[in-house]
Amino acid sequence: MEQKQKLWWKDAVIYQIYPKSFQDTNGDGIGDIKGIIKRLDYLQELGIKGIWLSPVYQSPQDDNGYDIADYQNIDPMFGTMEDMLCLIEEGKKRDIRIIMDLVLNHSSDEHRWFIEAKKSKDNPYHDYYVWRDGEEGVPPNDMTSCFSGSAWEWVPELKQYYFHQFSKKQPDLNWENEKVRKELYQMIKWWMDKGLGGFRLDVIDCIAKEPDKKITGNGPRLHEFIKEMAKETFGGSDFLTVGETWGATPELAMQYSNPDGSEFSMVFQFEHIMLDQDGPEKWDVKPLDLVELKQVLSKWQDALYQKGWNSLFWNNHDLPRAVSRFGDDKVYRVESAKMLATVLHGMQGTPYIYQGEEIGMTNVQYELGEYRDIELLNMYQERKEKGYKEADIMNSIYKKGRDNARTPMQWSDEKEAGFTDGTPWMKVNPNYKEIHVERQRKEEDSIFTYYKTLVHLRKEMPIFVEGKYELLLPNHPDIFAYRRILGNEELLIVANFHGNEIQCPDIQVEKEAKKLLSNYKEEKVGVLQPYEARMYHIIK
Ligand code: TEU
Ligand code: CA
Repeated sequence: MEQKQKLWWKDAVIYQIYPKSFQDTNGDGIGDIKGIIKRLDYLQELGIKGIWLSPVYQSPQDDNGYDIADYQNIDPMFGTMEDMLCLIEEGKKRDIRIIMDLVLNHSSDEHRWFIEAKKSKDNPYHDYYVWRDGEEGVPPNDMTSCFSGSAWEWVPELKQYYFHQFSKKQPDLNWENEKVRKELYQMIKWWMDKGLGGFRLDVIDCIAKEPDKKITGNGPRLHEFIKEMAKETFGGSDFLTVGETWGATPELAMQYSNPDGSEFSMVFQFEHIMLDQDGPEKWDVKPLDLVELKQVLSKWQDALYQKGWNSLFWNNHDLPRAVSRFGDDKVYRVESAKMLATVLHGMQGTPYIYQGEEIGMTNVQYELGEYRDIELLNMYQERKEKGYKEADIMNSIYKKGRDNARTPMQWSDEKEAGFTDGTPWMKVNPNYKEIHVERQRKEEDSIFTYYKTLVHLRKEMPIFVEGKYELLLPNHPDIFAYRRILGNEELLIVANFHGNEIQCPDIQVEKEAKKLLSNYKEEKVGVLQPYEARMYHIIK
């Protein structure tokens, strides 16, 4: 049966912060927790109710903090535990909850557990990780890491390999070992007692791995582990839990987001994010087919209606900037950013805004030396060795590199976009002179003001949360149109997803329809202008 208490995250919008690139306050060029506290009033103005923080735990930063060396300590580069507790308290004063990023599939190789585990095969921590006997140069199988190269790392002293789905400095934790699970649940409860509002769970569908059978995602014991974790910690509460599940299907998501609270609140599924990928590697792209995108997003809306809950997002710290990928970051940047926001925020689920998305920040094209991300740098080496042309590799980086999302937040047109007084850890996008928060907070027709309206509407109008979704014009190659229905109320969303002016077939907008918002001041009858989006409210 459904959980009883009102779930705050059902009419909330969540904002994702990549702390390293958000706001620096001590001049070391790296964003910090004090910087987030300094910007809470801005986030309160935007109207968001939760902040998902990418990891700020102690870490050697091999994968920018997704390699955790101590789950219960804050890395000095971000500040102190007192800063973290202050952020939680200051957030509460503004009705904003803090959601931390839990990386439970792997730890850093500098975590004390792994340091112990490597000492000997009979060390009590040895089977906290996944080891296989072997001989040098002959890994147990040909599984590869997501960050290029083999997923097996040789330890000569032990004559063993350890398994790592990501970098070799991110050894996979062995969830088959009950002691590992118990330690992780203790840590989760420890953080819950600190007053957090939720967790994002990193690659959580990879924890039930069976490497001998080459199984990583959706392993046989996955839901058993998740149910046990929920029961021991956050289950049945109004704690927001969102799992990152690249391999989710609607059927699996019904389990993950079962309203009975037995697993998570929701998951990030990535089916819509894979549609412009050409083949098995993210670096090879093809044009996005709008009809396919509409089919996929509608399938998820229909499947989880009154059975589960969707997360809604276009981008995050791993993905290129939405306006560059799905819109037009040159001529129609403002219109297309607003169109994408309208199409996403009209749907049922919890929307996520990634830092900078609300002001239409764009991708970058840097010299190789300006990039920082291990995934991208390893791919560059691997493809160079395979003989790929330099220009083709760089084009893949420009289109899909994770660093597109990690350039510093653009606060103003001052030095380094107001992100730091020092030298930023990563180069600021040169377009910060035009694209920044300070300017857009004042402009009536800015992308920021548009997002503020969308966030506000979701809180004020129950139809955004409860209305049934219905796709319109399913086969139209340019128009994304749908409605939401709740009793005698209707929301109608009509969007031209492309940059050419098109005839708009008659979607009988009743006379008394009230236009809630649009990205053009003037309408042309029977026509949708480039990237034009409109949202109507109709009372029948
Ligand atoms: O990402 C999981 C993941 O698979 C992504 O790295 C994805 O493969 C790729 O980035 C697509 O562009 C999570 C975190 O979000 C990511 O930042 C971490 O690097 C990764 O797990 C390992 O913790
Ligand atoms: Ca700093």
